[in-house]
Amino acid sequence: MINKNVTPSPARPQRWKASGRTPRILLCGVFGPYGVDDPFGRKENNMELYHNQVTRVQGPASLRFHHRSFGLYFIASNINADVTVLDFPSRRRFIREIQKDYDVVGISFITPNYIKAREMARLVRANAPGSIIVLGGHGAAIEGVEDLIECDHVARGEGIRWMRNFLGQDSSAPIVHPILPCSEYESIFGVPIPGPTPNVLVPGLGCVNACNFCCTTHFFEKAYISFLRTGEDVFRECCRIADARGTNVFSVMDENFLKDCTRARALLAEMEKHQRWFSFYISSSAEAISAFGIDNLIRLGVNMVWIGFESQSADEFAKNAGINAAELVRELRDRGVSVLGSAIICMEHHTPENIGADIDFVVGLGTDMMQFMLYTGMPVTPLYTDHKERGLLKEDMPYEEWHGQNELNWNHPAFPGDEPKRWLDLAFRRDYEANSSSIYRMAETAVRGYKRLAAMESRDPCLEARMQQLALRVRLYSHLLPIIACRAVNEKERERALELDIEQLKLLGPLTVRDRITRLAAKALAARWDLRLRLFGDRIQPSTIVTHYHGGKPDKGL
Ligand code: B12
Ligand code: SF4
Repeated sequence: MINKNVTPSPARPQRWKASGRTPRILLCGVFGPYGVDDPFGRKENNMELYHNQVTRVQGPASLRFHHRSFGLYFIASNINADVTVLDFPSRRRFIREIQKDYDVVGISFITPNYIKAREMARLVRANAPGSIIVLGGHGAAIEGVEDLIECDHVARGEGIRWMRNFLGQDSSAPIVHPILPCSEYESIFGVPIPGPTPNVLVPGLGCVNACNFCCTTHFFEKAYISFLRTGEDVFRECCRIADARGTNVFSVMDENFLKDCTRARALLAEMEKHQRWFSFYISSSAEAISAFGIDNLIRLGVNMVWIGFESQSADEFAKNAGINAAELVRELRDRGVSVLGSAIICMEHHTPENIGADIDFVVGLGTDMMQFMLYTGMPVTPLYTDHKERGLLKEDMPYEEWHGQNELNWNHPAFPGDEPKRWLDLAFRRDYEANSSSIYRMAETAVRGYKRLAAMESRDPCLEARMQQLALRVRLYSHLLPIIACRAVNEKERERALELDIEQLKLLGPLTVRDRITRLAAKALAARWDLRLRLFGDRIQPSTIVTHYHGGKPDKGL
């Protein structure tokens, strides 16, 4: 039984209680550099979503985004304490910070960053022996972590409630949603995406679907922990956050946002009532999308949806049973909704003879993007327990390798040695060569969606607003089409990019002077990016971010 909170004894005293002062707390993500082979990490383990596991073989066309460690900001916003959030520190910066002798140091980590968390805890003991160490995040699910890493407490599952309980504060008080950008840095071909980056929205944690390999469902004990319960709650928070950050676009960190169909419908009703048209990047399972209704996705303003297709044998997972995946993708893209699909490589039933067909199946879905990940049971999942019980788990494989982009963490009889990695690389490459770069596909999806809405004889205010938003996306992406054509993976992509540019000009009219200047600037930036990649490689490290909170309020508006 690993999913319970642990307090190794004896824990350090809560010093602030004796003197009656406000506790001083440091909350940290693990230190960088990230995505390099060094004693603490591996080159495959980038601190990036797309370039890590989605567009990583797409060269200069790869999408480059950095995301903060959101859990830390959620905790800081919801406790009465003086909190410093230290995100993306260097090891040296971390040492400097812990020397301030905080009452509590909270370390957030995931399994592949185990060794960094262990080093950070060692440093705290050496530099601030009075500080209480709390471990949290998905790495806390590692079996026996309290004995492997020097610490006072291990917080498993939802952290706000845990921290409030620990501090003796009201654990049932309402949750305050922090105002945060979803990403710090967004660029494609070295060209930054103009305007503010989307806001992050976390309506809740976990998922009730309980797929055997999925840590998010099992870390939160197969329950959905709702931060924003109703559609009205979501709408109200969207208004507050959008007004503060100046953008109506949200990236939703919720594993299965449409699963709560009632809340999603109520959110749409609120938007229609107030004529305020937010747009969203979401994740949802195929069955939840079907239940919500594909046409409703465009009304809700979904720009992109992440769907776990996992494998050709759709019935392997209940969420995909009876779904025609290819039809679903086509219908979504026809409505201007980009699809990020995910697929699993080296499942139990895979053999070198049948895995190629599974890869061809997902490539054939023609999604805008495809994540391929090795079948990896992380601690807390039934898959992990199953592999362990059957003696298949590679128990001596260092956790730094447990990221699903290089080696399997279990012995698959059909894929010894580096075979899994070879299939993984092949899958990414096949998708790129068959379907072109993801940015090309996103541009195409936007055109398809715009054309469909523009062809309608009449549109209500909601669809009119969505059509205008699609027109902006079409024009924005179109500025990259000449760059895509120049750097195309093959002749097919080059031709497609040029044809799409002509098509969008026909749809939206000629470029303005401002458009022409934007295109020239984008070309110059792309040339600079090519040079940067050639001279310095493709690693980008996120900058350190320090934020202070007093009584749940950040020092400076975020
Ligand atoms: C955003 C994200 C990222 C960002 C990282 C942002 C960052 N700065 O760390 C990016 C895109 C870069 C990323 C990359 C990777 N990620 Co990631 N990522 C996520 C994602 C989608 C959302 C996390 C999030 O912000 N949730 C919202 C916040 C509010 O919830 P939370 O983080 O869970 O925090 C709560 C609790 O966990 C707890 N808590 C968290 N920290 C702490 C600390 C303390 C002290 C306490 C008390 C409590 C506490 O309290 C919080 C509030 O309740 C999750 C999936 C998911 N939906 O959870 C995967 C996930 C965390 N990632 C995962 C993995 C494996 C990776 C990668 C290895 C890529 C990959 N192969 O999948 C890389 C590794 C990058 C690296 N070098 O570290 C796994 C972790 C598995 C595990 N068991 O360890 C997850 C669960 C996805 C999955 N299902 O496999 N990721
Ligand atoms: S539907 Fe997605 S989020 Fe939910 S349990 Fe399955 S894989 Fe995890």
